[in-house]
Amino acid sequence: MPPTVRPALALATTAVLAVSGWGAAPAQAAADVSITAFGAVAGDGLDDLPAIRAAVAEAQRRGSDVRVPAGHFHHDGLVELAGVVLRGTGERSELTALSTELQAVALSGTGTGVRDVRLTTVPTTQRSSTDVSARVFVRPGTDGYEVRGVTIEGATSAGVIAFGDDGVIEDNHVSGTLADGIHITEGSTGIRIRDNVVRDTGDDQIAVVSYEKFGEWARDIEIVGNDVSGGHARGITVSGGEDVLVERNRISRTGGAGIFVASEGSYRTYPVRGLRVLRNQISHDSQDPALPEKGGIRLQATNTDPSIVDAHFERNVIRHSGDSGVLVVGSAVTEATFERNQVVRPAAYGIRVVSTVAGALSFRRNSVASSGLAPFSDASSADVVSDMPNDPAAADGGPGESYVADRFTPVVDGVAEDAWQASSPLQLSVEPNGTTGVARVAWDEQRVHVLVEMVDATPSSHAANEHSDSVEMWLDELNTRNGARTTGDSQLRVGRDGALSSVVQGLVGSTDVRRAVTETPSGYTVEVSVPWAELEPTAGTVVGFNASANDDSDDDGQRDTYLSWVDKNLPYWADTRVYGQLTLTD
Ligand SMILES: [Ca+2]
Ligand SMILES: [Ca+2]
Ligand SMILES: [Ca+2]
Ligand SMILES: [Ca+2]
Repeated sequence: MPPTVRPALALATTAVLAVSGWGAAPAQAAADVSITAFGAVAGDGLDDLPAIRAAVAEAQRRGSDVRVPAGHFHHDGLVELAGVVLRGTGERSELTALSTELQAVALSGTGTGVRDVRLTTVPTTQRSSTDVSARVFVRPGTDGYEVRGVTIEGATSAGVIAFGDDGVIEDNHVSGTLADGIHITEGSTGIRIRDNVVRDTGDDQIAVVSYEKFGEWARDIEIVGNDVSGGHARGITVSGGEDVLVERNRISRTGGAGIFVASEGSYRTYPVRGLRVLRNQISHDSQDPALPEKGGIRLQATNTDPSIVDAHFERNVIRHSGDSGVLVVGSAVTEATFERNQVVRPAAYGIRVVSTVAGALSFRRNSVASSGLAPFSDASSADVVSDMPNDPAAADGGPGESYVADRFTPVVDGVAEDAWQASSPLQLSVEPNGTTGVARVAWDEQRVHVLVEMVDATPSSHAANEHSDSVEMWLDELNTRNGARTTGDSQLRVGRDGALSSVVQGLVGSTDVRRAVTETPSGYTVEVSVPWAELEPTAGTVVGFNASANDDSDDDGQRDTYLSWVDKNLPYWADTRVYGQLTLTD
């Protein structure tokens, strides 16, 4: 097929070179190499990967682009692009991945790109977490890349997962992925994510995540002018990163937070430093009652200390949040300013700072209209400056009450003997569907015992982990309040069917767990006992603890709500500092 539109494409390429920092381009590019010249056949449903690979090799030799003409092609395995641009004619140039595991168009090297193609996949519902099962995978070390004008429909993991530097991800349409829409990670530097449309993703819609395990932060990231809607989790996430701009994005109908800013204890991500969040439009965030990480704009300081510094939020508009418009949680230092933001009709607070928050926060000239609870609530002892009246009525647990775990050794039979009454009742939250529960803790020299009496009228036990009816115990034996879990910290989940699971790898298999579950007229009762791992307990010892529970109320194998003793907004799953305190008594 002749390269009839060469001049326009050459112009566009020049623009890309200017922003992505590529080196000198040839004044006149060699003619594109079409995949059909190497044997790719459109519309026959058969694998074209050998032809694509041959065309890529030829384009690499010539220094030209690879062309995908209009037509429906297939690839059974990874399409590896190193130093070449794969270019189609738009949505009519379709590439379908036949493998759900080796699904990616993978970019590496320098000056690599994928443009103006439609990437589809065979149907899959089983999410994978591998990079090669993303639909576009920018490999570590890639330098100067573009993903532009690409339509991505479905992916086993993310739509785009990108390592590497100096990238442009622009004008793409990403939908129906099982993991994030667009995910930037490792020490990615100089990435422009602009004017993308993201719909109905299985996880976050656009995320920048800097894991400590990679040893470096994402830096110099722009997320501007994107339109994201229908994400299962958060709209836009910045979990560890430096010099990040989030501006003029439209975010709507998210299961969790609209914009989520964190150093996450559960995933061990770096701090956020140098963040500007400006003029974004957020509506109908926090729609999924089963998801804990909510809020129109949520700040969650739960790993490094400080977690969030030099963060500025200005002129954002947050409408119809399913939770609070601005929600600040966690217990590591947060330093942030909020100016001229508008919150309209949040279900809970306009702006809420929970009791455990530390650091310095400034709120000026923000407005809140028609909040379900108070316009402004600060229950913390952080250095908070605000020009709105404070209504700290929110009961976050917090100091003031004392709770005891009494000494006795129960029979682990799922029946609450009278001796349990000497331990404080720890009231779990009461959910709108009526599900609730009460936990109690007891101890002896060898073991810690937990009783949870659940009110849950909808038995469901056929899914894994938190998606079945289940109770959870979170324990900080040494009460080190480290934030991220460390020595002496554990978590254990007991299903209504007695199944054991844990977010801490190895705990279930390596620990002598005794448990019994009985059905009751209104729900079920769990009695569980585990050996102390670190503590040599005596009367008067204080331990950190939380009890939580999960409810699948329509028996579809997906959690519908969750309950907790400490306030549900406190990120107990990521931060041991928000646990309650139990005194062991004799
Ligand atoms: Ca074919
Ligand atoms: Ca018992
Ligand atoms: Ca249930
Ligand atoms: Ca369900």
